[in-house]
Amino acid sequence: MINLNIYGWNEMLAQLKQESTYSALIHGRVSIVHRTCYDVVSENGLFQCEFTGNMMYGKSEHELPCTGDWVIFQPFDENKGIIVDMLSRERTLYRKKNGTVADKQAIASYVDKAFIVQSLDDNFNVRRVERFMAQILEEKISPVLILNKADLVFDNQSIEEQIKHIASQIPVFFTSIHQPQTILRLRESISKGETVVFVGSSGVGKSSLVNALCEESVLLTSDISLSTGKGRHTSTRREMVLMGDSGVLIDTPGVREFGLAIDNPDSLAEVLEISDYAETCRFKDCKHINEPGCAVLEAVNSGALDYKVYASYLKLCREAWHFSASEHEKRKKEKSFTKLVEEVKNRKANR
Ligand SMILES: Nc1nc2c(ncn2[C@@H]2O[C@H](COP(=O)(O)OP(=O)(O)O)[C@@H](O)[C@H]2O)c(=O)[nH]1
Ligand SMILES: [Mg+2]
Ligand SMILES: [Zn+2]
Repeated sequence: MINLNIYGWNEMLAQLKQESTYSALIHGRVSIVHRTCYDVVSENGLFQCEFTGNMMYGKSEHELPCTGDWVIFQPFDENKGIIVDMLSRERTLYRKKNGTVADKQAIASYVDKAFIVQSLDDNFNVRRVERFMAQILEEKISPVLILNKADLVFDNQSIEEQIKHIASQIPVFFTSIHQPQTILRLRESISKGETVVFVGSSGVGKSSLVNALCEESVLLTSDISLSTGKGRHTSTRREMVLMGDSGVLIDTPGVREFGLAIDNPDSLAEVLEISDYAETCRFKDCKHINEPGCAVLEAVNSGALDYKVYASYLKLCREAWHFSASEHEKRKKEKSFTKLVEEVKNRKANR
């Protein structure tokens, strides 16, 4: 019998389950999403599940189960199951689906912390950290910055200077898989039943960190091929593993582009301390671009607020606005379609 509490199951989830029509069936947590089926961890072990067409009906792709979701299923055979319901999502990390204007993609749900992993070489990019933070904060997930490969030579002073505004708001860890004490410190920051998702570019060491934290090779990592000098990128899926009996770790494949899927980066404004200044802007709806009496612009001019941080904030705002504007368009279209369907139905009924 597997104790699901170490996977994050709790009273609140148990109550949510009671509200389902299928509360008499067993529940579990999605650990891997395959192309057409799901690995689900339950009290009775690991099940390979598919879901019913009924459950899929009328749903967008991002509403289908993702890694970390809690589902209810009907078991059959030895270790197979049919998912019949899904508990309503909380603290889900999304991103904009590549190549679309306003479609989102669910990365992981029921997440407590998001480890933004960068390596202390060319990969380090503070603007990208802010981008991840904007998305993470939208869902009340706690961001943590992990600067990995600390065994490499890097300019400590320059890094510290660049992350100053972030380090004062969120925890920052310098780690190396070759320095066990840094891994130990990271492990101690994760508590029992807590879910941590790892995000960041490919090759920064996400899978290596998960393995080091679990003290065993639970995941494949890319290693430099001697003949070509290029890394092989092996993690292509989102995978949930247990760190001993404390903490649930979700590894993700690196994405080249992490587009925002949010309406507005208000929480980011708070973390970047833009909102502190915005409070004293002359106009309540000040956009901090060129309005008279804008306290944010004043702070930039006086040097109190770093121009680069301000510019980055504006860029993310614009992107979020673009996403939500098209999201709005989409909803409008959906509404008119629903109306059309109803009209047709009514016409039939009145015949
Ligand atoms: N020097 C150094 N190399 C590391 C460290 N962590 C991971 N690597 C290497 O970086 C490469 C990519 O690691 P991987 O875990 O696959 O990265 P992922 O794509 O983010 O999952 C591999 O060759 C690892 O051995 C570290 O702390 N220091
Ligand atoms: Mg990986
Ligand atoms: Zn302003």
